Formats: sequence, structure tokens, C-alpha cells
Amino acid sequence: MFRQKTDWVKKGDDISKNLTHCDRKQLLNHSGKRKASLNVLTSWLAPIIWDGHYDLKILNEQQDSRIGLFVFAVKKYIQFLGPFLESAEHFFMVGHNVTYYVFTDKVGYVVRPTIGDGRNLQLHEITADIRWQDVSMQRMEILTIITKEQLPNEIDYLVCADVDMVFNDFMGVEILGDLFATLHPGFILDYPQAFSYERRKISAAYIPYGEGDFYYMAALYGGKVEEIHKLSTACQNGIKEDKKKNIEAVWQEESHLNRYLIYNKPTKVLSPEYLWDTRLPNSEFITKRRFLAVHKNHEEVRN
Ligand code: 4YA
Ligand code: UDP
Ligand code: MN
Repeated sequence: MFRQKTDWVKKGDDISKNLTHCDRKQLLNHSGKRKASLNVLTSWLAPIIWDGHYDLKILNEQQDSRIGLFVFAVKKYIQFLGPFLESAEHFFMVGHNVTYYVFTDKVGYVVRPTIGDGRNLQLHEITADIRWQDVSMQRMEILTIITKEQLPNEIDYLVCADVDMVFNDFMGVEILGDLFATLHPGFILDYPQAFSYERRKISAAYIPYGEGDFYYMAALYGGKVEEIHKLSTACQNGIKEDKKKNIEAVWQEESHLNRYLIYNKPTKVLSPEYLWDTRLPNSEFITKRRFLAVHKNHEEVRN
């Protein structure tokens, strides 16, 4: 049966009511600030994932994928692994098939948390690099290897994360897509010229002024295993090229990731709900804080 005209009018009313309750609407009054990050769609029509814009019940019914969560916990960062895994058990992909891929130089020290049904933990031993920058970048090298040899047989999607984080609210299948990346919470209202991209032409991560959509944070990104293989190979090649020239991109692998994502657009972008630090301004724009940075003493954990 056809809907009566009044039904449509009613539906329209509901939408405008929702809009008045949307905090991001405040931005309409901000002048001199960029609003692209607070949108629900990028210019290339990829969704930007904000709370309230998807129906998780329907997505869960449609999704039967095997999901990996890749994380490095090397040297002093081993202290973050317990809270990271425990919070992931509460909030990460609840009800789905999850494998944690943990890389550490201290396999013997890891206290295995209680892991739910349909979830498992793989511990992999690696040798620690001396400089923290190298440890951070080594993640790309490991990704190139495991996404080629091991992961294609084990999982469909891989999520790559920093370990100095805790899950603080649900993060589910709404994030999954062929290639997804997260908006850096420190740059949400900035224009691209203010992004901390690598600006030296000599680096393989170079991004000229005038280019770039968003500044993405390397603390959370992912996609289909094949896509992460392509991404990590490109970033690792850039890192190697720079090393040959005795240079290092300003934000290590994050700089290479940002360059890759300009020319290989993500199919989904995660809003800062998915990456937050409670010390940051502009928190009025987010209603969920799903993944929070632990406040660490940088000098202490990095030496
Ligand atoms: C990281 O962020 C951490 O080292 C910081 O401690 C903090 O958690 C941040 O992420 C969110 O330009 C309250 C501090 C606000 C700092 C905003 C800038 C840094 O931005 C860099 C790129 C890198 O992405 C760093 O990883 C990031 O700092
Ligand atoms: N990392 C590690 N051991 C180290 C340095 C880095 O395991 O000694 C890993 C860890 O997963 C960490 C990530 O590399 O979360 C990125 O480094 P960090 O979190 O210090 O960067 P930030 O987010 O502060 O820029
Ligand atoms: Mn971190």
C-alpha cells in the first residue's frame, strides 16, 4: 500500500528534530574553521562514521567476517597490553570472530587475559629495535609479511592499532570496509595547510601544500587483508627509500600512511569518536569516546 502524504511529512519532521539535537550543528556558527571532518560523507562519497548514522543491529546481521586486531607491545609498552586486551574483550567487535595478533619482545611476560568464545590470542616474538621511531615503523615491515603469508588464510579484515590505548565504548563492524582510516583528533577543525604532513620533497612521504583531504592518525586503521598488504608495502618501501637517504619522515609511518591515503582513498573514514584523548579541545563534537589514549610519560616509556 502507498503511504499517505501525512506519513512523509511526519518523517521529515523527525529528521529536522534530530538535526537540532546534533551537536556538530554548532559548527555552522564557527567561522574560519574547516567543517569537512564533521560531515557524514567525504568528497569522494565515502561515509564518515559517526554515532547515530548507522543501525548496528542490521550491520551485525549482515556481517560474518573474521577480524584481526594487530598490535605491537615492545619493550616498556608491554605495560599497556593488559588494559588494551581487557578493554578490547569488553568493547571490540563483541559477538564476532576476533584474533589478536600481538607482537612483542617479551612473550614470556605476557599475562594472558580471559578471552571470550570465538576469540583468540596469538603471541609473536620479535626483536626490539633500539629507537622508538624504528619500533613504531617496524609495524609496517611486519604487516607486509603477515598480510602476504599468514593472514589471508586466517582472517578477512585486519584492524591495526597502537597499544597505548584503551577501549572505552563499543567499536563494532560499522568500522569495517575495504580500506578505512581514522581522523586525527588533534586536527579536526584544521585546513590541510596546517596538517603535519611530511613537507620535505626529498622524503617519499612528501605531500605538497594544496593536496590532502584529512590528517589521519596511524593509531587506528585497517581494511581487507589484501588492502593492508598493499598499504603496508607502499609505506614500507617509502620508509626504506628514506632510510637509504638517511632521512626519516616527520611522523614516521604516519607520514607515509597519510601520503598513501591521498592517492588510495579510504572507502570509510572513522570520526574522532574512534580515536580520542581526554586532554583535547573540541570534545563537544563527539558523543562517544570509543578508543582513548592512555596518558603516558613519553620520556619514561621510550627509553
Ligand atoms: C599522540 O598529537 C600522543 O603522543 C599524544 O600524547 C596524544 O595522545 C595525541 O596522540 C592525541 O602531528 C593532548 C595532546 C594533543 C596532541 C595532539 C597532537 C600528535 O600528533 C602527531 C602528528 C602524531 O600523530 C602524534 O602521534 C600525536 O601524539
Ligand atoms: N611501540 C612499542 N614499543 C616502543 C615504541 C612504540 O610497542 O618502544 C608501539 C606501540 O604499539 C605504540 C606504537 O608503537 O602504541 C606507536 O608509538 P607511540 O604510541 O609511542 O606513539 P604516539 O601515539 O605517542 O605518537
Ligand atoms: Mn600511541
